[in-house]
Amino acid sequence: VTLDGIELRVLHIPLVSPFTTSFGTESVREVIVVRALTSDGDGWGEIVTQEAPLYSSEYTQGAWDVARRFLIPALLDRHRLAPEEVAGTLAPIVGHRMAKAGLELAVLDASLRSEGRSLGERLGAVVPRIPSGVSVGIQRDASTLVDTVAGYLAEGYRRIKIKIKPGRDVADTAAVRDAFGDIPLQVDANSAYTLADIDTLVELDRFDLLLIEQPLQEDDLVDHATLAERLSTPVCLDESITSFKAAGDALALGAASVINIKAGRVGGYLEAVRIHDLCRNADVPVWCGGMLETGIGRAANAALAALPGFTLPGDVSASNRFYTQDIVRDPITLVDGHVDVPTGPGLGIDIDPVALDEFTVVREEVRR
Ligand code: OSB
Ligand code: MG
Repeated sequence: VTLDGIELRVLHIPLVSPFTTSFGTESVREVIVVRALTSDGDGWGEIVTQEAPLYSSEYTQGAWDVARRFLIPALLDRHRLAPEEVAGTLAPIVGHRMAKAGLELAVLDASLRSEGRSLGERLGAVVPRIPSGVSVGIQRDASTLVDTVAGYLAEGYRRIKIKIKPGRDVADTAAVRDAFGDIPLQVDANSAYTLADIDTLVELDRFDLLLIEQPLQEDDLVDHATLAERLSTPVCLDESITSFKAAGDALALGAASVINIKAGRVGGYLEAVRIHDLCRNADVPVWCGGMLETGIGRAANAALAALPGFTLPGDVSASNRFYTQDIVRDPITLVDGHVDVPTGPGLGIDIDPVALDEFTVVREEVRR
């Protein structure tokens, strides 16, 4: 595409209910929406950073600054640019993968729209719809958790993931297992433990979980390998998998037997596909993680999760899991526990300009 400019917006979108993890509670989703302005039309992307650097080192104001001062100027310098050239163009700038991913997605959307091709087709989707899992935050107590999970099961979600942290792990997991029996269930610690907690983590083995997600810190690959030796529950990495290289290293070390793929965390949907291919060749199951995406990123995640190596249900839930009002015209819904892979050109979404403006708190346009 011929890139004439990029518009960035910070949005504040209220959540239907507060979302609590081991690292904090959010009641408003702060997110950056990217619009690529090209001679062939607009393309949309989303930078999935959160307000504070608690999940990863990236955060909204940091992403905004690096995008505005370094990433966007580098892209605009190229002027004519294919989506496949975005990552290489931005490679000299270290890190900031979520910011890079959001920009790449906007260019990819513009380019695919101009070709009349869908993102699913471009990435290699093989199914028209995908089973939907839901990520359930830490609740006030175990009985509230059971009620919350009951609601999601009644809606049809095919897999439950509960957030855990020290002091809210074994009893919460036991409560959900006892209440619902043999449902597909997994837990996510968001790095809240160390190897000193190994006895608690071993206790989780009795619940026959699909996996335990990111028990230890981001750079604890060797400790994760040590832990994996001691657990019968498969260890899945999220935070640690920051790139194709990190994924290969984690597998080589035995630090993970399952990988959560999030395009933002690894620098883009194209890098995400490379990790998928690596894992598929190694017979390692992957699933699509989420970052409370708006309709933009949610559509892209549905396309990614339709690749053949995504053999576990992902955190690709319906828009109404998090939002009463999305910024796209027909947000993703749950039908029979599945979500449809969009088929329209690009992301296959139609931005709702009124909702977009309603949630926008800052807007800036950078032109060449
Ligand atoms: O660890 O998977 C995570 C949300 C924000 C940051 C990290 C995580 C999450 C989730 C929610 O679990 C996933 C979703 O978007 O549904
Ligand atoms: Mg996670």
